[in-house]
Amino acid sequence: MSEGTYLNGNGNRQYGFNSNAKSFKIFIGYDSREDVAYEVCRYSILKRTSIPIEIFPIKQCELRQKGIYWRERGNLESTEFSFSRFLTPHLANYIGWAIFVDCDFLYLGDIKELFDLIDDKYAIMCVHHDYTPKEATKMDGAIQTVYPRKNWSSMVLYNCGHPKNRMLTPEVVNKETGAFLHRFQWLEDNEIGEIPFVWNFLVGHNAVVEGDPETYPKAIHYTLGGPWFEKWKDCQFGDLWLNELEEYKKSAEKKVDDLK
Ligand SMILES: [Mn+2]
Repeated sequence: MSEGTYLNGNGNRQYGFNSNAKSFKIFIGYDSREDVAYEVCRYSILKRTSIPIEIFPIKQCELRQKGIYWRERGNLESTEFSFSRFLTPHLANYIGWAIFVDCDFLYLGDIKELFDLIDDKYAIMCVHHDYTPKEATKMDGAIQTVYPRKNWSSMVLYNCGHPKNRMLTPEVVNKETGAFLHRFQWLEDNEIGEIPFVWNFLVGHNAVVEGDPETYPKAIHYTLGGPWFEKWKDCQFGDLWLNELEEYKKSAEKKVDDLK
């Protein structure tokens, strides 16, 4: 993959990067209908990181070309990365820890703090969202499907070297059901570590508690639809995403100017 970006702690590009240095891999689910969401998510991570990281988009068309993704698209798949996300350990060569995250995230915190939560005893770690039973009454009649571990797979730290994750081969990812994959059925419950919810703060589900900084999002997840869709321009925290978009556009323009 060619799109990895190496950064040092000051956010500057690092050339002659020492391949022995520990660099964390972040895979962002890419959907061609939400390209700008991907760009802003990526920008928000790079801008705030204090550790070297590499970011890769998970692009279904590329994976198909490489022959590691071949399953037919089902009509229940809401994004192009519904299933391909589970190739994360394979894409990381089953080595070290890597993060998978949906493209509809905006990071407000330093990703280092997330990596600091890593505990090698787990096969994966993620936010354990609880949708029962309040969600059924919350949405005012709007159709809201509820299923076990809903949204857990949208941001996952994978212990790619964990023996249990060896079983996430392309063959398995291409054939297993959505329930098997999204509910992490290849793992025991005690192999799934927990991350504070602020790292996958679901707009429309999670809430900031006045005066409690522990509840303020470190990563906002616009799971119902983000401000890149006209309909969701005014959603909660939509202004933060729009500000980030402006900054991203300016930095992209600057890069073009620098090349002149
Ligand atoms: Mn999402």
